This record gives sequence, structure tokens and C-alpha cells, in this order.
Amino acid sequence: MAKKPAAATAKPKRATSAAAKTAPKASKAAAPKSKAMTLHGVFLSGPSYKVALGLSMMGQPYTFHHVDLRAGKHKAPEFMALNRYGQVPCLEDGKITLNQSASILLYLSEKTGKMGGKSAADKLSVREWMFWAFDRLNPNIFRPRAAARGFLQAHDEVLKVYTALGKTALDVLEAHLKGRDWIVGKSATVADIDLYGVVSFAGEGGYDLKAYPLISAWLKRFEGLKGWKPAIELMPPPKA
Ligand SMILES: N[C@@H](CCC(=O)N[C@@H](CS)C(=O)NCC(=O)O)C(=O)O
Repeated sequence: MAKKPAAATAKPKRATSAAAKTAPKASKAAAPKSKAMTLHGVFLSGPSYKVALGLSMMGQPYTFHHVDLRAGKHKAPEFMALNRYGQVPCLEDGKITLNQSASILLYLSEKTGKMGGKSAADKLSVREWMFWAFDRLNPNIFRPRAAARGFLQAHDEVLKVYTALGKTALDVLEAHLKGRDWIVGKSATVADIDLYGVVSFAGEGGYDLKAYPLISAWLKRFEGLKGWKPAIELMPPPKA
């Protein structure tokens, strides 16, 4: 197995307040029967949030390791040994190391038998929506958001292209949610986690979600689910 990254060695000593009740677990407190996984990520990262939500909503204990992107820890050799792309999130489950948030969510649903879709047809639809989101939704929401937060330099004309494509993607989602509570089937699946983990950042990317009432209602519905928590609670940064 690859060595643990240096970035991951500075573990937060203890999750505070409400976050301490469920996730992330301090490594010593992890239940011996269900071994805690290790999530490497950062609370500002949408893809990391997707994985943290998946772990929390599927009741999977985990230890969280904050990766300091500003300090370039994601490009350090120790971390690159875990994630060839030099990106967060990364999930370690025993000897298995997993990257790419959507792929990790599918792994978790297969491993736990939860949130993967009830029928074979539903399972296929879950994958279809997640693949669509990676094509149409993620880049067009995350990149304008990254530019707004100063993480990405892009010309206005480029951002306009992202925003136009993002609006089209949100239109597709809004139309799909007509008459349904969840992306696939009658209960929330990893497709909801995957899409929530990007659409919930749309406001920061300059999108006005008031124009999308069904999406807004779905986001609220999702936030009422067991295991939902804000990113900062699921991935607490180390105390200064
Ligand atoms: N497709 C990847 C995207 C991961 C990603 O873009 N992570 C960002 C943080 S939100 C990152 O690590 N950026 C640093 C870099 O790409 O160098 C996933 O879903 O896991």
C-alpha cells in the first residue's frame, strides 16, 4: 500500500459540536467491527463534499485528513502516490485507494448496499445521471465558482461559455425534477448526492437558483435527509 501523505498526518484532534456526534470519527473512536475509511479532502472542495456526504448518509465511519491545497500538499509525492491526478478527494478503504468522487460514490453504494437504486433499471439511470453531471454540470458550475473564489484565472469570455452551458444543464435538471422528488426512483440515491454536491455550489458560481424552483425545492429536500451536514462539519479543518 502507498505511504500515507504528509498532508494527511496532521489530523484534526477532535471534531467539534454537532459534527462530533456522527462524523468524522477520530481514529481511536472508530468502531472495531466496521473499520473506518480515510477521506483525504478539504471542506471547500465540492468533489470532497460529495464523498463526505456519501460516507455520512450511508453511515460509514471515516477518519478525515485535511489536505492543504494552498500549501500544495496535493502535489507532494506522498499524496501523488495515492492520487495520480494530484487532486482531492481520495478515499482509502484498507488496501484499496479510490479517486474520482463519482466513482467513489458508486463504490460506497455497492459496498454498503445503500443508495444505489432499487431496480436494475434504476441503477443504470443513477449512472447515466452521474455521467451526464460530469460532462455538463460539474465543469460549468465548479469553474465559474473557482474563478469567483480566486482559485482559477479565466477571461470573461471563457466564463460566459461555462455559464451558458451551466444554465442549459440546470434547465435539463429543472425539467427532469417536474413531478419527482429525487433524481432516480422514489428515494435518494448516489445520483442525488453527486448532483447535490455540485448544484449546492451554483450560487457561488454566479447562478441564481431562484430561477429554478424545482431544483431549489430538491436541494432543500436533500438537506432534510439523515446524515446530511454542511461540508465544514463533515470535513473540519485543523484548528489554527
Ligand atoms: N473529477 C474530480 C475532480 C477533483 C477536483 O477537481 N479536485 C480539486 C479540488 S475541488 C483539486 O484537487 N484541485 C487541485 C488540482 O486539480 O490541482 C473528482 O470528482 O474527484
